[in-house]
Amino acid sequence: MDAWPDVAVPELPGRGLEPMITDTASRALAVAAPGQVARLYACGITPYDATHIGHAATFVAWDLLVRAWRDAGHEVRYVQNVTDVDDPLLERAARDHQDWRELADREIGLYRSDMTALRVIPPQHLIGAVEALPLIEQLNTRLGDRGALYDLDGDSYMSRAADPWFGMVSGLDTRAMTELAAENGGDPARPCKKDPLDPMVWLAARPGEPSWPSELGKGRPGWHVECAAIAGHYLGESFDVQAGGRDLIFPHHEMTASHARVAVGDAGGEVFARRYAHAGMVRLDGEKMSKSRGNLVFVSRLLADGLDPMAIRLAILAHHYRPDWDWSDVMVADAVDRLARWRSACAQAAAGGAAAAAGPLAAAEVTAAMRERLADDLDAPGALAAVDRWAAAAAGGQAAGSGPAVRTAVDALLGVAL
Ligand code: 5CA
Ligand code: ZN
Repeated sequence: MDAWPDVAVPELPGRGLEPMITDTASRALAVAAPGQVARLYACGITPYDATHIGHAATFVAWDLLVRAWRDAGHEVRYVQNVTDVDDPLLERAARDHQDWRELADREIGLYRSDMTALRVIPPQHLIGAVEALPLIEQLNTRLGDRGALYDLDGDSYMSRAADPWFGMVSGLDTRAMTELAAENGGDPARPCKKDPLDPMVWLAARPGEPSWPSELGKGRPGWHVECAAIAGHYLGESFDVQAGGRDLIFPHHEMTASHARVAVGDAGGEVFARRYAHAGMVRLDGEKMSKSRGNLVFVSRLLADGLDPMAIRLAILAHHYRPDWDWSDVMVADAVDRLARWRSACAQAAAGGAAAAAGPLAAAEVTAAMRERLADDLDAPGALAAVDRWAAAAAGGQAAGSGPAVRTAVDALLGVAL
């Protein structure tokens, strides 16, 4: 499916540092992409409630990574999926007496316009589960050929015992995995499974639900095979980073990697993502923002209320991507205030003066400080602090001439248009 329009990213003088990110699997800070081509798979939306600020924060985090990679001289290949057929989407469509395709199309449309407003760089491939059905079928065939699938009343499961590396992403024990599976779309309590954690790869057709023919019978895909198939097809057997909110660590990212390994017959745990990046959850009043809780703040609502999209972006960037954080009115007011300060600093430092060329307030120094912070696990708050220091000096008339170059650096590295 179409992504959204590309975002122009200015080239900065010099080169950014090699971005490091915290890898969930090894629990260590690691170079995000060791080769020249940086390959990213970000798990995308399930389109039944338009972009809320939690989604936006997660996709802005990966946007920072894409920008840091480009600035460091990498060519970036970026793929994202859209889970356009799955239980929550079908349940919402049924509840609202709506066609599930119309619901998905409408929400995908909103997502595109929200990402555009927030100046998020689009992936080269935005792939829906429905359009990926042939890829999913191929993956399921490979899993079957490895003897890893079994049937339970028409539904097909992969046996996790087929994967000696199962657990390497989350590092959790069986009990914790079982609890998380029950919370996040799994069915560990279903009787007669060979193992409670076995993931479903194909659901037999249910009355009133969409279904497609396949070697495993008429039905629809499980969730994890969707991402395993799309990532494998567009990025290859192994790639640099799989990214998502931390709610995807288990079961989703554990299972996608496991499917990929079993399909390839990987004996060394080398297949699929080399790194796993996870963003914290955005909360409202201390509770995770989620469709099921209904405590959502929509990007489209904020925009319709007249909030500057760059203030939304700054509100997100004021938080490091990894810990959970709370959306609040005070924080929005702070972001609006910061945006105004930065814009007026740019105007004040528009022309003239020696500070443009040298010294701690020169554009080159501010850019270097931002680069250094962003390369260190996407430390956006640290990058914002560097610009804040410059803006305070510029307001005092001490950074004359540096405005245009700082504006360009903020655009390229933070995606904020001043
Ligand atoms: N379609 C699947 C991934 S394949 C999915 O999780 N869809 S989603 O719409 O529920 O979430 C899209 C992305 O936003 C995922 O990376 C998810 O982890 C992230 N996300 C969801 N809720 C929040 C939240 N409250 N805060 C931060 N990120 C969130
Ligand atoms: Zn996914």
